[in-house]
This record gives sequence, structure tokens and C-alpha cells, in this order.
Amino acid sequence: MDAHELITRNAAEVVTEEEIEALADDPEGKRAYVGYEPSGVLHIGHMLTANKLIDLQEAGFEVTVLLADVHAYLNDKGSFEEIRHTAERMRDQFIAYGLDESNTQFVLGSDFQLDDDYTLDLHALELETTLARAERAMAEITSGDSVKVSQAVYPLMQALDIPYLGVDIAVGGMEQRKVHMLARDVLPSIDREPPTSLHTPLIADLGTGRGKMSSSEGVTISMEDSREDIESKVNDAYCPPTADPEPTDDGAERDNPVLQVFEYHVFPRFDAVTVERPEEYGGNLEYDAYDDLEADLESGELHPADAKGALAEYLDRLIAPGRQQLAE
Ligand code: IYR
Repeated sequence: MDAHELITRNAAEVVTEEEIEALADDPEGKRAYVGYEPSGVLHIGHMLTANKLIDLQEAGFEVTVLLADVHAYLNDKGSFEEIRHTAERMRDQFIAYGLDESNTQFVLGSDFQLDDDYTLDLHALELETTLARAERAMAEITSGDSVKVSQAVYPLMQALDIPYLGVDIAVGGMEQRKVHMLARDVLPSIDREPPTSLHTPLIADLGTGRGKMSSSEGVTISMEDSREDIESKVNDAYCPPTADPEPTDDGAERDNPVLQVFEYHVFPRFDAVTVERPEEYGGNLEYDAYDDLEADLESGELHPADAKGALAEYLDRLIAPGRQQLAE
């Protein structure tokens, strides 16, 4: 796979295509980053952007992981002390998950976001941005009825992180796109380049195929899950024999989360996937590309129950090193 394919595979969106192409032409020494609010434990949402960081590392990029302690604080995630402690645990879990330690730089937000220059630039951005715009940028990151001033500061800081970290690409899930668009608009006002960004797709809730899988609601997979937890969650997952299920009766869009997890989590990390089946049901199936697995599920050659069995097995392999690390 060439650098451009590695960088863009499984991305929902890149902004802009031309900028990504220029980076793919000469990736050595370029830097990409993702920021994460430190939270209890690594879950499948973190793992999706981490997969993209691993792709970028393979393409020759260097990687920064921002453990966004100040952002978590602004988003009401606990005391500063608690958040810092969580950040340290998360770092170890990312390494256990498979980020290449030798070229991953971990940075705490508070290492640079409290400096004088950063603060003054932040105030300059505050002057350039309406409250309504900041609020819109945050709509998919926070929920809550009353918007606090902290939530207006949050996206401006996220925008400012990009030049302060000196990165060439900002990576995030699709829920981060409005913040990155805000960054493209406002950073030039303080003489900074509009940043290039890359967004990973949102995966539907495992249990229902609706909405997006989230750590706070519905069914998700985390590094704390035992093999039995994974098996039971995957077993109960929504998995119709199609990649494109009908909307629900009340009109809500649905996806097939089992296929999505194969596509975005399993195939990027394993060269081939074996679905084990007893001889009487046709014996094992081998896939070296996601599309073939999807086609077999749609044709009926692969039964959802067998697909789920394989998914639980591969998810367990991805999670086991982090689980072990958490137990230490
Ligand atoms: N908004 C992210 C956290 C975050 C991301 C980046 I990229 C930053 O520069 C700072 C914070 C979240 O929702 O987790």
C-alpha cells in the first residue's frame, strides 16, 4: 500500500484532498496528531483514531498524542488531579494497543496551553469568533442543556493546539469536523496556516446499529472488557445480513456495526481474517480483504453468528495487551 492509500484508507473525509496529496508525496518527518480528553479507559472510539495514527506511522509520519487534560477539565470531566492521573494510564494503554513508542510523542495539554503566548493567542481568537459559532462547533462533542463559557473556549483552544504542536495533520472522528472547520476559518486571522484534517467515520451502536457508538450510552467495547464481556456484547450485536440496513420504523438510520468493526478495526490490523466453522457447515473461511467478508455476509455464505464469533476473537486479540497492562 502506498503512502496516500495508507493515509486515506477508511477515512470518512479529508480536508483538503490536495493538501493530503502533497503530504503523501513526501511524508517523511511530517507530523500528525489526535487529541483525547483523558477518560477512564481506552474504548473502541479511541482505538479507531489510533488505527489511523498507526497507518500514518506506517506511511512515515511522526505522531503526537495530545492528552487534553485542560480540555477535559473545560468539559467538566472531573478535578484536574483526577484527569492528570487518568492521562498517565491512557498513555500506557495506547502503547499496549500498538502505537509505535519510538515515534509517538505524548503531550499533556497543560504542558503548553497555560503559557503566556498561547493564552494571548487564545484571547485573539476569542475576539474573532462569535459565541454561536463556537457553540455550533461543540454540538457533537458535548451534550447538556446550558452551554457554559468553558465550552466556547474549548474549540478555540483545540484550534490553537494545531499550530502550537506544529503538526501537519489534525486527525479526529467526524464529531470533531466542525472544530477543525472553525480552525481553518479563524487561524489565518492570527497569521497561522489553515490546518489539514482527516476524519474517521462514526461507528454505530453495537446493540442497535443506530446513532454512534459512545462510551457513555449503549453498548461499546473497552480495554477493560474480558473475553467473556466481548463475546457476550458481540453476540448480542445488531447484525442483519447486509451492510446497508433499512432505517427503523421511526425513520432512524441504521448501520451494521459488526461489519463496521470488521472494516475499521479488524482488517486494518490483521493481514487476514479466519472465520472458524465446523466442517459440517463448510469449514473455515479465510478473508484477506473486508469487501469479500461483506459480500459473503450479504450472499448468505457467511452466517451472522459465525461472523460474530470471528469478530469477538479478533477484538479480543486487539484488546488483550491493553487489558493485561491495566491489570498490572
Ligand atoms: N475534542 C476532543 C479532544 C481534543 C482533541 C484535539 I485534536 C485537541 O487539540 C484538543 C482536544 C474530544 O472530543 O475528545
